[in-house]
Amino acid sequence: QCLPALLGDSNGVQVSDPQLFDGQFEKLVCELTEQDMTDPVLSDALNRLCEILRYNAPGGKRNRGLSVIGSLREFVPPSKLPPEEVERALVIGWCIELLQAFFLVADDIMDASLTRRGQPCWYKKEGIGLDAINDAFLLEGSIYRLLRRHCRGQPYYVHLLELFAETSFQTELGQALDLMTAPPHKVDLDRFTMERYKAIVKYKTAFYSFYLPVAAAMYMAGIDSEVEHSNAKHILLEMGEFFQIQDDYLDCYGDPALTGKIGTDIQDNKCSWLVVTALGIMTSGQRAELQACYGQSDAESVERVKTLYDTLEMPLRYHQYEEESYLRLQNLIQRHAQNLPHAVFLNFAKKIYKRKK
Ligand code: GPP
Ligand code: MG
Ligand code: MG
Ligand code: MG
Repeated sequence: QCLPALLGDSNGVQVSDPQLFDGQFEKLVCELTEQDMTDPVLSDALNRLCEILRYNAPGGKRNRGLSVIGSLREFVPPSKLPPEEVERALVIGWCIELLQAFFLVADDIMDASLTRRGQPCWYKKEGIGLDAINDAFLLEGSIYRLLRRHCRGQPYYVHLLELFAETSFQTELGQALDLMTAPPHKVDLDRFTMERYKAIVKYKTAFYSFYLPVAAAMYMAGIDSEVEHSNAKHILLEMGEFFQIQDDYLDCYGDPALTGKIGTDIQDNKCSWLVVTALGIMTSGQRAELQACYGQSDAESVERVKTLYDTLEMPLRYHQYEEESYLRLQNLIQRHAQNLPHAVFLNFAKKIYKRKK
């Protein structure tokens, strides 16, 4: 059954947004690899694109992708939301998941990670290796082909293009800061300040994970005023900062069976929330110990860092921080959401607080 028929709900069966979203994926793969490009000399490359898309785009929590339609439903009443517009919101959601897939394929190479979403990182697969760099570019290029095909005629098309381009650039700047603050084998604990940390996570995570999906829905709903975007951004960047702090906590304390990934932050000399926070409370003896074992790839050094974190009660401190952050966010929503529906932010918050994956 095609999507418009499902959306039309002709036989009274309620189809949820996540079901519609998942159901749309294969159709988009098909558009990208068969319908758009028909030159027979490209068939090998297009088969590879198909494989790249299927391995790297699904399988996540899809919080980002689903929050486009989720937010749009808060901005626009059902009577003003025709099935075609719902379908476009789902496509834009997939574009965000593709952006994420593009970043993750590249990030896993840069971070020398081993697993992602419970399977080997794409570059770790037999026969892939650094060709994965080009595969990441293909994932990025796919975004703009889908936007063009589905949204070209819409009044918000240019807004979306600028939003995706600007957000990508911000994320790449954030990734640059992340990498520069973590040079391999040059452990300089003075680099790890809270100020630097906040700059890294705002740019590498918060814009694309939180502002992007809500901003896309706002443009679809015709909300394009500077003030309203700035209000939404204020709240969403704060949520994004918290989300990356969780990611850093889970890198060390998460269960790989749930997160689907094995942590590498200690080995990679990363400016993680754990190291920044621990540095603020440790003795000079503990600092010397950290200096000796941070950023080393051997299992014993990693274990010594973890023991130090345990001694400093980092899990307890993290959970205290999580509570505080939740309250601060509720407050921020009351003060900054103004005439934007609070549910847009509350729905997002519900999905991320206390998460284990
Ligand atoms: C998360 O960092 C940030 C990204 C995945 C953005 C990458 C940006 C690029 C331009 C490539 P992380 O390394 O902590 O994520 P994870 O823990 O999932 O590897
Ligand atoms: Mg990284
Ligand atoms: Mg990483
Ligand atoms: Mg991480």
